[in-house]
Amino acid sequence: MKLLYQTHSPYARKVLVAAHEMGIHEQLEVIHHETSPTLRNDEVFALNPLGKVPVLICDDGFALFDSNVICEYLDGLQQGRKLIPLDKKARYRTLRAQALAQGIADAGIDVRWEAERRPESLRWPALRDGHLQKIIAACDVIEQEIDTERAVDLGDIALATTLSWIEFRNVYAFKPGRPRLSSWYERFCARPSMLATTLCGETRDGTP
Ligand SMILES: N[C@@H](CCC(=O)N[C@@H](CS)C(=O)NCC(=O)O)C(=O)O
Repeated sequence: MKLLYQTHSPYARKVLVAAHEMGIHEQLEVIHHETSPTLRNDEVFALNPLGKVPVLICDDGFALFDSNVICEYLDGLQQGRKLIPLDKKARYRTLRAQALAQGIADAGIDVRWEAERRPESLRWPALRDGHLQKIIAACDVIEQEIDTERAVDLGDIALATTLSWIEFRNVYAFKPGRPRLSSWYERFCARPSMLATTLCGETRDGTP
């Protein structure tokens, strides 16, 4: 299988960390791509009409996106303990946690557009702050809810990869005032799956 990847994408990293946690990462050929709504990547568009990574090209040539779908697909392939539990209650807790993490990443990208990616004259501080409020509220809920004893699931992977991106891009300092989340995060970042997939690189947008 081939994974179209970006070294600074929280979503792409989520897939790769999940593959490491499943022990199937060696089945993936990771191919780096840069893509942005303002810098079209035709190879990505040919496989995903949304122009986004990650994309997984399955062994039969079928192209899967987005990261949630790819993770579910890989979890279905693997023989070990499932990262998306089969038990209904646990399953929806995991999927909800993943949705919250995805929402933080989405809002973080929106913050970056308003804070640095958009030409300065087109930035709207109130929109940046509105997206930031979502990140703050989500982190507050996670501080209350996080279960530090449970076995690792896809919700944890989504959260850790999102927060490490939030930290990497200096979007928001989520640690102050959130001791439970901070210590969980530090422990998760020491996992081999995280150490093998560190974020790097700059976003490339076209020139206005
Ligand atoms: N919901 C998608 C989001 C993917 C996404 O936004 N990827 C970014 C990289 S971080 C991208 O490819 N952006 C290019 C674009 O928006 O055109 C997923 O979970 O895979």
